[in-house]
Order: sequence, then structure tokens, then C-alpha cells
Amino acid sequence: MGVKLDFLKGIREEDPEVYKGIIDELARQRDGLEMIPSENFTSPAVLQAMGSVLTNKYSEGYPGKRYYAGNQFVDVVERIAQERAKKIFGVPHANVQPYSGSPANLAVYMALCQPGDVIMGQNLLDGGHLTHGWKTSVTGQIYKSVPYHVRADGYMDIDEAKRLAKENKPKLIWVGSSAYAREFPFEEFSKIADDCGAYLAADISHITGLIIAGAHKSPVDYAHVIMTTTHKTLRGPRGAILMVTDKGLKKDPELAEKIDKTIFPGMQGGPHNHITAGIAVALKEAATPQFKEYGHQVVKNSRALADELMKRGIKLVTNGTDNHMVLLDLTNFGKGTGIFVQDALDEAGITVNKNTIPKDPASPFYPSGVRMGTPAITTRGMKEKEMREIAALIAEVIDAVKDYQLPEDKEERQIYLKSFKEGIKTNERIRNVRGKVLEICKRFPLYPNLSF
Ligand code: DSN
Repeated sequence: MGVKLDFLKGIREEDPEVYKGIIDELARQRDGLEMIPSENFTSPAVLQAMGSVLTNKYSEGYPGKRYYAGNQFVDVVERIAQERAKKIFGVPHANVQPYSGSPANLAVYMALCQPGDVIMGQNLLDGGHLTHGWKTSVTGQIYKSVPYHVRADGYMDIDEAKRLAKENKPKLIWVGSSAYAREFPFEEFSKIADDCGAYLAADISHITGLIIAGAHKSPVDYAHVIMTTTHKTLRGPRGAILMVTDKGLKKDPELAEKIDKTIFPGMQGGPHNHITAGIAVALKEAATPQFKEYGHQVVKNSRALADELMKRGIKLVTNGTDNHMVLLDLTNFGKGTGIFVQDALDEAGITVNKNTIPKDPASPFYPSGVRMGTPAITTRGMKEKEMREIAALIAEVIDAVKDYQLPEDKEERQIYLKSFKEGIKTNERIRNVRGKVLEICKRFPLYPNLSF
């Protein structure tokens, strides 16, 4: 084996306290199964780009049009990122400066709507995102939000969305979800938006990598604007890209300028140039045949995981998956049981998140579902065989905690949860699963060529 790159040498020597925080987190990532569907592991090259000197530079503006001097090399990097984004998605315009998904989505509103305008998005509790108009997000406060929902079977209620759009004439409609395990219906929503004259914005953050790999339909022919974060299935740094499609330019030839002006100077200051470099590197990696294979494997793994979980008697919303995630419906075991399964799996080294399910009988703070996905464990090289193994471990943990029931009374609930958390620390069955998780992780090492 060759010499490993000593990746954190400088920080280890200069700041042992922060170094410890970083390597403890690294150990957590290495020794556990990361199954939150919006998370992933970037390549060492992306990590290096993020740690580069580009962070030192102010570059308000865009390539060739900066406010400060000295941006000749930052321009080169940003143009590379823009060109790679345009090419890989097949769009005429890409802005790579949004700091992350939420500000990028806010920029879409500010470019296209006036305060008080009607907007539509998938309801948060039905799998949508906060920024698609939820009441605690500014997007639900500044604009008049008319949410659409999923049906009782968990599939998108297209008929309801059609009716709501006809009745409310929104200015902007969002398509794209954070907790939806089926193909995103871009074509259906484009008809709905076209019929009422609305802009259609596709938020593809969760499935970008799958789209690039050809494992999910692209929204490019259907949406006017596309937003993606760059740190989920794309495997880049934390950031976002805003794109305008040919369809968008046809509807409004000034759309690209409007989006750019809203990002800067409208909302943001200096771009995070080190992140722009990381995005450029991630886009180069995403253009390789290996990435294509990765995207397809993510879906194959997700399906294998879903099938094995269902074989073991666990209910899934929509009875399966088309993408990178599965949504467990735990109502068989009581209501609001997501917290028990989430925390017990965490104790076993499997990281997932509790999530609401359609028509959840419990509160959003204590929902009855759990969301999990395969992007990160697929990056580690795991395949269908491991998914079956992991599904068996998940089923074992669920069985170990299935009798816990959430008390209705708030005070009683806190005491119960505290004792539950103590209990799972010494639960033999959960400990046994933890051992098996460690064995799997050792077979698929994370960052094997780096030393920390
Ligand atoms: N927090 C992200 C997710 O987990 O889906 C969305 O912003």
C-alpha cells in the first residue's frame, strides 16, 4: 500500500481541540452506517478544494464583472463550475453562487414573485420542504402558500394540485420533495403550471445525482427554473446551483439576469469561492462512467433495502421506492414511534431520521415514520447483498423496541423518553447489532487512502 496523505497534519499540530472534534466526527462516520438520505461523503479532491486558498478572496459579482480587483483566477474557477453545470444538466444558464438550498429557493421567490403572491408547493408534512411555503418559513409568511398533498396511499395527489392551481392561480409552483420515495412527477406539474400561467421551479436537491446518472427523469424540459443543492446525491460540498432552462428563457428572456441579480447583489455578498471550486470538482467527477454506475446502484440498493424490509414485515409508504430513499410507516407499532426507532438505530450505529408519514396520526415532533436512504452507504461501495444484511439489522432493532409506546401526557413523555434512552444503551440485542454494523463498516472503509 502506498503512503497515505496526512490530511489534517496542520490542524492537528496547531489546534488540537478542533482537531479532536473533527476526528471524533470522522470516527462516527467511519464506524456507522450513514443512512440519512440527504447526506453523502465527498471525495478527497472535493475536500481539498474546500480547504484551498480560494476562501481568502472577495469576489462580489460574476466572472468578468467583479467589484474588487484580483479575481482573474477566481473567474477561471467559477467559469469552469458554470460550464460544467450547464453541460451536465443541459441548461443554458447556471448560477453556482447560492450559499445553500434555502437561500437559493428564496432567490427564486424574490426573482419571480411579489410579496403576497400565491405560491404552491408540496406540504411539509407530506414530504415537501420548509422553503416550499411552510408556515414557519419566511416563504410561507411573505407569500400566500397553498400547499398540495399526497394521497392516503402516499403518492402525489396530482388531481388535488390541478384543482388548487385552477382555483388559486399561483405565480410559482414547486415540484420536488425531501421525503418522497417515488419518481418526481415533473411532466404532470409542468402541465399544471402551464395551464395556469405559473412558473414551475424544480427542486431536485435530493435526486440530482440520480438525474445525472440517468436513474431518474430530468426536469429540464418541464421546469422554468431548477434548484439543486450540491452536497446530497451529487457528492459535492455544501452549496447550491440555480439553473434557468430553455423553457424558462422562452417564458421570460430576462429570467437568467433576474436570478443572477437576486443572488448578488440582492441577497448575498461575496461568493464562497472554495465551495465553487468544490462544486466544479464534484461536477467533473459526476461526468464519469463510475458516477453513472453509482447513481444506478443507489437506486438498486434502495430497492433491495425496501424489498427486504417489507419481507420482514415492515410497512413502507407507497410499498417501495423509485429513488434513493425509503419511508417506513411504523403505525403497526403504535403512533409517534419514529423517535424510538431513530434513537435505537442511532445507538446501533445506523443513522436515520424520524419523519412524518401521510396522514400521520401523531404530531410532527413525534411522527410515526422514519426516513432512510442509500446515497452514502453506496459511496462506500455497498451493494444489494449488504442492503439485505442491513435491512435484517434494522428489522432486529425495530423488533427490540416495538413495545415502547409514547405517553400522551407531556411530562410523563419526557420521563419515559429519558428512561428509554438509558434502556437502549444496555439493550443486548441493540449491542449485538452495533457489533455487526462495525463489521460491515470495516469491510467498506471510508477515506482509506487518507490518514488523519
Ligand atoms: N435537510 C434536508 C433533508 O434532509 O432533506 C433538506 O434541506
